[in-house]
Amino acid sequence: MIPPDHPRYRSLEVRERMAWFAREGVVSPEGLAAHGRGEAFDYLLGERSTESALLAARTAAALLLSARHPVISVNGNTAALAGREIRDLQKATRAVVEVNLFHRTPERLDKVTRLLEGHGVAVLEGEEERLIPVSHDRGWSHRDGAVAADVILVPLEDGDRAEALVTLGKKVIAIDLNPLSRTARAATLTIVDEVTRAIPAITRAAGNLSRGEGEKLISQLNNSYFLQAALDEMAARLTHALD
Ligand code: PTJ
Repeated sequence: MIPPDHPRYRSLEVRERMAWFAREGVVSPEGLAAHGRGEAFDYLLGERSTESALLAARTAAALLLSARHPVISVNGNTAALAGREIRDLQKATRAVVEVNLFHRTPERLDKVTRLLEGHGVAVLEGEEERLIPVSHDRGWSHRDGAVAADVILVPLEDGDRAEALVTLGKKVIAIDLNPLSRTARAATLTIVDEVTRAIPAITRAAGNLSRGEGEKLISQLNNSYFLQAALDEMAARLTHALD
């Protein structure tokens, strides 16, 4: 039990929740390591959404709203951290939600799906095939899932599938706290922010974006700018950490 007056309460409470979801089999053991890596980068960002991340989230809203077939791809970590947030984003964008796991077992697919449904998310179910050209289990997709998307949101994605999705001609929106990851660099647009802050930021933007502003954001999209801005934020915090 974490005392609420602990200075690191929020971070420790989330960590405890992730450990619980790992024991329940929703989060993979590897997912806990991935979470720790994310925590470290979030520390460097100051555990807040930067201006550039908010602009990236606004651009993500524009891409999702302009899509013919938007898809949100959800893994174990994302479901454990942000089930309700995914429900709200699905409502705001009418996106298809598909569960896609790196450490894929029928049991985990079922657990992650039920968890999301418990939060009110409509999850794509039915037959899947190996439709995405990667050599691991992230290659599975429903015919109406990732393979059919023109715009796809991939929180905490691995680099191989991000690259494959871009090669298939999809606009790939990554949420990744590590601006140096292969995913962050391969994506069409990367939101360098923590997933529980980034998803509500996209939902809020989707609620107040005009068509004109959306078109302008999409035409100006430059992922290198967003990655460099995040690196600059981190570098500045490191430089002045002991001031
Ligand atoms: O549930 P599964 O089986 O699909 O597995 C999910 C994980 C996350 C284990 C799997 O996709 C994986 O191994 O991912 P990677 O390649 O470790 O990439 C995860 C990226 O997400 C890393 O760059 C982390 O820094 C970043 N990350 C971790 N936690 C967060 C995060 N980004 C945003 N918000 C977070 N909370």
